[in-house]
Order: sequence, then C-alpha cells, then structure tokens
Amino acid sequence: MNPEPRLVEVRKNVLKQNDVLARALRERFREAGVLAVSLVSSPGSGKTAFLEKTLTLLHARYKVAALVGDLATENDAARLARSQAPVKQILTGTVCHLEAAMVQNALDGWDLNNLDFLFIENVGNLVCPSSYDLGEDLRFVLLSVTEGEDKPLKYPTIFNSADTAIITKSDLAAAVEFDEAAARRNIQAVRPGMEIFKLSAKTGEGMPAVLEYLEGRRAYSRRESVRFAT
Ligand SMILES: Nc1nc2c(ncn2[C@@H]2O[C@H](COP(=O)(O)OP(=O)(O)O)[C@@H](O)[C@H]2O)c(=O)[nH]1
Ligand SMILES: [Mg+2]
Repeated sequence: MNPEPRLVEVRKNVLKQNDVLARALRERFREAGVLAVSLVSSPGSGKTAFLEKTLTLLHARYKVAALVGDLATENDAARLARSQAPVKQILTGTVCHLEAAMVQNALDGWDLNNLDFLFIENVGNLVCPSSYDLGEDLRFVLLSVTEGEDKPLKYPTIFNSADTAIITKSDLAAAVEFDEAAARRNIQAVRPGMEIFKLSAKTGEGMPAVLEYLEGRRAYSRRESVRFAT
C-alpha cells in the first residue's frame, strides 16, 4: 500500500491536535457553566451585526463576552465593544479560520466562571472554518438573503458542520426577491432536520426567538452538566 502523501499526513496531525485542544476547551466551558456559541458565514452575512444586537439584548440579564476572528483590523471588536461586553479580537494574519489554540490563547486571563455566554465570531469564509472544532456547544451558520438561496448546496460542508442556521437581513428579502422556501429546502437538503431562524439585526425582527433558543440551550446544558457531575 502507498504511504499517505506528506501533506495529507501533516494536515491530519494538525486537525488531531486541534481536536485535543477543542475537547479541553469544551470541558472548561462545561465546568464553568458557560454556553459557547460560534458563528460562521461568508464575509458580510451579518455576523457582527447579529452579535452586536445579541450582546446588547443579553447584557441586561446575563454575563456575556465575545471573541472575534478576522485576518486583519480590530474593527469588529470595536463595534462589539459598544455593547459594553468584554470583547477580544483574534487576528489570524493569513489564516482563513479560527483554531482551538487561538481561542485558548484569547481566553488567557478571562475567568470563565464569570460568564454565561461566550460568542465566537469566526473568520468570514464558507470553506476553511468547517474543519476546525473550537470546543463550542453550538455553531450557527448564517446565510443572508442577499447572497443567494443556493449557497447551502454549493458549500454543504459548512452547513453540515453547524448545528443551527440563521437567515439574516430579512428586512432586505423583498428587495432582492429572496426565495425563502428554496433557501429552506436547500438547507434541509444538506442538513435534514436543521433548525432555521430568520431575523434582521437592523429591525430586530426575529431576534426574540433566537434569544429564547439561546437561553433554552444554556439552561439545558447547565442541567446536563449537573447531571453529569453527580
Ligand atoms: N439591511 C441590513 N443590513 C445588515 C443586517 N445585518 C448586517 N447588515 C449590513 O451588512 C454589512 C455586513 O455586516 P457585518 O455584520 O459586518 O457582517 P460580517 O462580515 O458577517 O460580520 C454591514 O454593512 C451591515 O450593516 C441586517 O439585518 N439588515
Ligand atoms: Mg464581522
């Protein structure tokens, strides 16, 4: 049998190392009772806008924080910091995704016991982030009404690696003749049974349902960790 090409072997080792770190992060989040939620999408789908709204709305009742990944600039961290929540920018340079080690480093000095929700905005990309587990409890994939209903079919892996889909910029749906039924059908085709939310970070339409979902998920994972620990 031919040995594996060296590139494949190195890539497998990187992913394996990432999985080990991600598992340790997941354990830390569970012990601290924090729900870690990551966001993936193409650039410009509205991850930061959704987070700005979410952090602001949750801030009154919960301790929330965010990490935000980009190749360059601290722009998104500056936008999110307006919500008053602790925010840290992760600059990846030339790397098109976040890795568990970057999340671990960014959390250095943060007391997770002091948090209820940790949001992680991944680098805008529909390919690279799908292979990297960040230890998150929940991964949202965003699809904006302006980018075309066929994206789930073109980029199935990112939809498959996510838990929940969010259709964003619903306020622009009519202007771009967004075919919601087709988008839902395409999401279901690559990830049958996937829960889908639709919202506008601009008008706030659809936000209460997502917040309720997040609160429910946090309550559920806290109950599970208590059950697990006893
Ligand atoms: N009309 C409208 N524009 C939005 C909405 N969400 C984001 N945008 C705009 O879309 C652009 C990209 O949003 P951003 O949050 O930076 O996307 P990201 O790259 O995924 O973080 C910005 O100009 C936002 O103002 C929305 O719900 N409605
Ligand atoms: Mg952003």
